[in-house]
Amino acid sequence: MARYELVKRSVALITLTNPPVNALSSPVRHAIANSMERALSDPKVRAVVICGENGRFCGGADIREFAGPLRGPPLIPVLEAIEAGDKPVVAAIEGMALGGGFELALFCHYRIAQSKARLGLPEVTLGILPAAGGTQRLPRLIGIPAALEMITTGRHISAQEALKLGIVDQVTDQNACETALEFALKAVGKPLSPRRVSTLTTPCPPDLDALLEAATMQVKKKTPGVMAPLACIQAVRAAATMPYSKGMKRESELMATLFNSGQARALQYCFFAQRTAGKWTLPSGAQWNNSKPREIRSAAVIGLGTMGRGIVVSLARVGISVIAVESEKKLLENGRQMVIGMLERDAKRRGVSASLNLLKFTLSLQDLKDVDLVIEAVFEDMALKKRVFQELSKVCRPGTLLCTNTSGLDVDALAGVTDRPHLVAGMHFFSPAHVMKLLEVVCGPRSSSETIATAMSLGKKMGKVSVAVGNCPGFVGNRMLKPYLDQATFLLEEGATPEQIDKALEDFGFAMGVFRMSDLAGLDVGWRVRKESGLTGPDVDPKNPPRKRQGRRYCPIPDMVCEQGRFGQKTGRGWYKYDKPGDTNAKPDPLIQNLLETYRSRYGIQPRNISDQEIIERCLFVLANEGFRILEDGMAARPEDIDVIYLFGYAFPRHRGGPMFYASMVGLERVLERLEHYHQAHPDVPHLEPSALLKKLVACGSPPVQQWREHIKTMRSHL
Ligand code: 3H9
Repeated sequence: MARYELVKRSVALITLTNPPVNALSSPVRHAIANSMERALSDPKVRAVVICGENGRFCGGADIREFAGPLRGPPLIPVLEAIEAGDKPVVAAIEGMALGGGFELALFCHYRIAQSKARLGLPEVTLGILPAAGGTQRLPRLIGIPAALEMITTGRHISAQEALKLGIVDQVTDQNACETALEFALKAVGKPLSPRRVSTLTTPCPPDLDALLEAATMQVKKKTPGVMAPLACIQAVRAAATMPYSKGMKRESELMATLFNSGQARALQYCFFAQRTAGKWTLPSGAQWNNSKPREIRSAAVIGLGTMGRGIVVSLARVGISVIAVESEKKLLENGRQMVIGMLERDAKRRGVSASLNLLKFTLSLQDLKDVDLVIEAVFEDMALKKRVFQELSKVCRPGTLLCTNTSGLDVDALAGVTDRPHLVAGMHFFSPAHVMKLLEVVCGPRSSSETIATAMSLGKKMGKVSVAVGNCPGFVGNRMLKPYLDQATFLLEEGATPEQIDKALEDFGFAMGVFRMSDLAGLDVGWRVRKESGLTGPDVDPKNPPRKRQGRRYCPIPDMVCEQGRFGQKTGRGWYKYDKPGDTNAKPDPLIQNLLETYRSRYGIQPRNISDQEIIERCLFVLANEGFRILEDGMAARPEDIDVIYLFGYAFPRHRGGPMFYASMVGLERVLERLEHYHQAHPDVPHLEPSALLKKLVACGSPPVQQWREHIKTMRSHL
């Protein structure tokens, strides 16, 4: 777990050897303690260098150990022995020094960083704080404002920034370990006291209170209800106002309040869920680690609407040449200008030059004959998409992969009109596609493992969090969204207001409630889909009861809102009113109040007081219930995949872990009981009927979310 060598006859080189990120697991802490003891007691050793194997210094504490009781030596005494020693210790930072890894470096007397290394204290993103002295040592080294920013955001910084801030002593383009060995020899004999960060006085700004207050306001605004950033601020205050030893005590007290919190569990679950989600499997046995993706050098995007433009930008900025296709000259020209503008702004922000030379714009599908992959992003209309796929099948060379950016149509039906169904898959981007991190890769029953491997790997290359899902209406994300939106409108019928529902969801942690979000997205899209599927509009049988469709409860209020030309922010009116079209400041609208009151009295609905708890339960338990059905149907491989989809595609609050994790935290038994209760009250809402999988899990004693997969195994898989 750590290799000990004597090099240059007088330097002890301690190499952490715990792949893949040299996390500070119990055996590693043990090995560091033993190695330091050996180095300090060996008279031949005059200096020590600590580095990590495989070009990675250290990724911090072993997060997997957080779930169990502490085993092995605690980290802080191990690190204190490094600082207290009478021989200079140099950290040779290659790759990354994060969390406890960064703290380890802060206990060393000197730090040398390779120029590509990244450093940071990301603990806050895991719901905890840097509790191996990070909150007390970093402010002493670089001052309160810079330390506060790094600790409360968890931002990783470059080696160059670390040098500028005074965190590292030298940055090298060479091997950091070699440089550190030379450096260590030169440090021998120099006084160590000024190099011990614990002895430094924190430079305290005169406006400390105002600074901390401003930071508090900022984190409350950015991450309302999240505990860890606030605890970080309190710990940094201790660094400014208390002696080191007392500050360390305060840090440890604050850590104790966070460590076992539900938020920390949720955020750590998210960390692993995000990494698990990339590990896809198909029923054939093909999976992420036995299927080879194709290399994609050239791609085409068909349709330059909002989605198509974002997809072109996502491809071009990772160096893939793109042919963008539109059906009319005017649309093509408009799309070209938008894409170029987006790429130029994006490049400016990232400080690189825009890759405009990779782009080609055309009106002709014939130009696509040699591309490696096509992503169709035309209007959401099956007949149109089928025509495009038939055409592509004729035009593209036989090996070209054909993908569709549909948000819910049948991918296999599209595959069926081509000459290569095995090379067809869905790539469902989220709007705006160059910003949103989620990509649902839709595996049709005929999609080959190579096709899925390629779509997943292309997603990763574009910086997306890619999740493989099965081919069912709405796939995973949008399939779950429908019952959630339905509950919100049913609650309106029963007496709630859009403001009340939004506030309950925002207090829960969503950045925007469902109605504010719908206003932002545009209400006309859903209205068109409902009209096309015969739920509203002239196709509805006049004998049909207005609040029922196919025997199920239906709420026509969203249709009524659209009939008034209220399409959301873009028209300046939606569920809320805005000062002008395009404005974002949502204000309650008395006209909507009126509409709701008239509606209720027309249908004889007596409005009742609805509690926030009912809003949360009905909206979120129904969301999870559909998630259970998706798992039952084999359309998602695991609950983690569903949670990742909701975290990255629908802004589910990360400190709640995602809908499935949230359900497990509430307790499956309680979720089942509440769903049964609400279903009894609303028997015409089938989505409220508890799913078979939920019942099965409760019958098995409500195992933790990580074990659900074993219970799902016996069910049918489309993945
Ligand atoms: C801490 O340090 C607390 C202390 O302040 C105080 C203690 C008293 N532990 O991300 P990747 C796994 S809290 C365990 O795909 P990359 C990861 O799950 C910690 N496992 O690679 C994955 O496993 P698998 C503060 C870890 O190259 C594999 O390594 N540190 C840890 O894209 C590869 O990971 C952090 O928050 C860990 N610490 O990115 C840093 N880190 O192959 C967390 C990774 O089975 N880590 N794994 O799926 C990261 O941000 C990224 O992993 C890193 C590498 C940037 C290091």
